[in-house]
Amino acid sequence: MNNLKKSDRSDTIFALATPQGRSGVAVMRISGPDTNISVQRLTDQSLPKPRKATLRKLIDQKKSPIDEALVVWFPSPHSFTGEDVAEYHIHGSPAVVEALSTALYEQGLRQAEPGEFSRRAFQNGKMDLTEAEGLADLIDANTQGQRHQALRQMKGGLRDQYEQWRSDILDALAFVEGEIDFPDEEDVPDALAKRAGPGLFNLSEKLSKALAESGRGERVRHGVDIAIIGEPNSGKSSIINRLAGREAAIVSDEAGTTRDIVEVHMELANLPVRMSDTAGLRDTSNKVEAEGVRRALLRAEDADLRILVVDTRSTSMSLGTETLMPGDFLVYNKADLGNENPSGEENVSRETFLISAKTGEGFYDLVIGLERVVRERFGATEQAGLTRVRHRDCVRRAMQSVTKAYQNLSVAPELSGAELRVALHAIKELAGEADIEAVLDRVFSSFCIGK
Ligand SMILES: Nc1nc2c(ncn2[C@@H]2O[C@H](COP(=O)(O)OP(=O)(O)OP(=O)(O)O)[C@@H](O)[C@H]2O)c(=O)[nH]1
Ligand SMILES: [Mg+2]
Repeated sequence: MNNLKKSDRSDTIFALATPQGRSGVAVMRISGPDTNISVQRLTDQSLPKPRKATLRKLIDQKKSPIDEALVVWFPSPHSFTGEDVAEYHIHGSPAVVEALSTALYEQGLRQAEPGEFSRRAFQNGKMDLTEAEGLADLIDANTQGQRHQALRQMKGGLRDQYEQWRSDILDALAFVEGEIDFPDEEDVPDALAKRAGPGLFNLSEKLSKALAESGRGERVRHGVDIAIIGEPNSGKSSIINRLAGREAAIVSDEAGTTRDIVEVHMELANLPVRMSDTAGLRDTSNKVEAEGVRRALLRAEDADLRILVVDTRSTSMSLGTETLMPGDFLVYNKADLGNENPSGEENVSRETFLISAKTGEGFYDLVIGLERVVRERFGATEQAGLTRVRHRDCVRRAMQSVTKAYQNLSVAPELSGAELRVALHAIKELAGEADIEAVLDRVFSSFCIGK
């Protein structure tokens, strides 16, 4: 759909930069070589002063008025796309927007594809691919944590990192290729390993650290997945309802009430969280319920954190205990019904809580505990990290090649050199410098129109 060829960049595009619908003000943005003529024709005047908001009447081809608008003219290269750009701040009614769009069509401009403005900015060197992705994430940010992370990436946080990696690779390459071209003596490989080895070793450590922490960045972007599991009637649905502050799931004293997964979206420690209430775990001959149990276990397996709910009065080991991982939560519910000291599963690696979904007892601690875990395990770090599968893929390939280059230093320096070039290419892909039209299409087509 979004197959922009390079030649398409010669035309002039327009799109609404604000959402569709009625609003006080709407902003129409245009970019491209005909922007200049378009502005002069629409305003029937010479161009306003660059970057100064100027009130102008807008008219169509037949000179009938469209609206009064603030016009801002950004001559190339000092604009978002690097091309000539203009913005019309018009009254935000669908009729005004339509009249202006029609006038722009009649001038021979065309509607921008999703992400086309950003793609032009990228192609004109206004930002690298990771900064463009940061911009897209900033527009999509729902929580403050997402905003911080996106802003950091948009400001070049990730670029700073990969520039350092690139310079480390280039340093090593200089050694390796220097030695291959001008072999001194017999002990070339040893000398090489001595000189380039430590740098490459450090670099591979840095890359693997970035990969290890990439989960955080992706969690901030997509949210943290928490699954509530446990036997029927333990109170899972009552708990999710209290956490959500609404009746999201049906509660009843009939065992096996919840069958489908009920998802509640919330925010914990500035991160988006998807909390899932699931079917009670038990052996059952009911086909529908059995399917619910299957889905519950799948969801638990995929989740970042599991909350196992156990009726505080129960004396046997709860089903679902085997799905718990270190650091998961064990929650004894129905504290109001007595048994203040549940015997349960003695396991130090699980956080244990005693609550009552009926009275609300213990919920404060539970929420604080959840927030702490989300922040510590999944929250953003101060460093800009890898936030997408695409980033991780490039860095993983770079790391593999750097590691191979390191291993080959003293055995086969030519191979080291070749591997370092592969690593360099992976970094170029990360930056969006390699010729990767397909990747660009994918990244930019996920932008909204007008960006
Ligand atoms: N006294 C008391 N009753 C509770 C508490 N939490 C839940 N209940 C009751 O226990 C019964 C089951 O609650 P649910 O929230 O539907 O339990 P569930 O784990 O979702 O059950 P399934 O969906 O069948 O797996 C209902 O009658 C609730 O009112 C609690 O803390 N104290
Ligand atoms: Mg339920």
